[in-house]
Amino acid sequence: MLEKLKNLETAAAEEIFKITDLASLEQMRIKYLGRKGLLSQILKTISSLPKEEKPKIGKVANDCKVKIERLWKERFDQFKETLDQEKDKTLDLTLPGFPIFVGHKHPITQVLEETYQIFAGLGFEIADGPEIEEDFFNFEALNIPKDHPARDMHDTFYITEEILLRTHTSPVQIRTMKSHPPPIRIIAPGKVYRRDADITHTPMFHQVEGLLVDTETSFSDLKGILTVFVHQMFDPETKLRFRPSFFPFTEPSAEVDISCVLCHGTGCRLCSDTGWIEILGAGMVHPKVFESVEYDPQKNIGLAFGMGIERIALLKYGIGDIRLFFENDLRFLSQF
Ligand code: FA5
Repeated sequence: MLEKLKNLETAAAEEIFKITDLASLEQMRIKYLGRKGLLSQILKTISSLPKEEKPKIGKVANDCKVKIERLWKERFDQFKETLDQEKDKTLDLTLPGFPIFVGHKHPITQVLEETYQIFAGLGFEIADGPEIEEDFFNFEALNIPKDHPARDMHDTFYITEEILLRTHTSPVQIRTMKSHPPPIRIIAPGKVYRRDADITHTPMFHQVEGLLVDTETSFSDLKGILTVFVHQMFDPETKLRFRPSFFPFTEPSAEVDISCVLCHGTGCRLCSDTGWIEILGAGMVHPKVFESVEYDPQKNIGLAFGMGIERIALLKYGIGDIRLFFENDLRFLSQF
């Protein structure tokens, strides 16, 4: 038995140094040290030895096992070290890393956020309303009854006869007044939808609505508020022009032009040689609108305005085609 153990140890030691790869090293471990390996087979026969020989043989067998395990571990460590060195050779720490692309806010979001900041400075809070809207809020309550010709200007996407995609943010005026008593000072930003598409119009675009209701306010407040907005959004030298216009929900109504951002009023292709560019609609809240939200038109005065954010962004950044904002081309978007 002792001889068998000695031979096993020698054979294992010789074999182990001939091994050149990890897979063979593992095979060798199973062959000598595995549950059904050579050493286990010898150990199984210890039980049949005479009682007085058992402790001595047992100790030798255990020493043999420890030695083979140690040899195996040393060889394994040698392999591991070589592998680590190989790995280090293929890792070139001087190579530049992969660049991480950091995104940024969409230009429309940037202009929207700048708009919020300007109006926050004037004491306006942000109000919200649904994009899928009822005919009542989008038209009826804004003094646009079913047969009113102003409905034609809106090119509405109808879902049912009474439900539609809102065509402007003005319904938020109605929702806010219906749920809050005066005074009110809000802006309502959001997406709106119209059946409209060319280089200055898209079927979905963003508007920001403004509404101020109090016992005392006037058209000059409207002019003052919009002048502050235009001077902060564009340039303090920008001129404003209030042109009489018509909206069923305001009286009087105006369209507001600014001096051309490109030629500063001398005339160019952008402003069709007029020197002016229209940027928004505005006016004093019509008494019929107050009636529809149960505000007393004798006690309340309101001013309102509504602007297209894409249009503001086109002018601010000198972009020729509104559709670029929605194509998600990074070559365009990364310029902002
Ligand atoms: C309105 O929508 C009124 N609700 C604005 C208003 C509010 C007036 C409160 C008075 C009081 P208008 O249809 O003109 O008005 O649209 C306002 C702005 O939205 C336009 O000046 C334009 O900049 C923008 N706009 C209109 N249609 C489109 C479109 N299809 N694509 C992109 N922008 C558009």
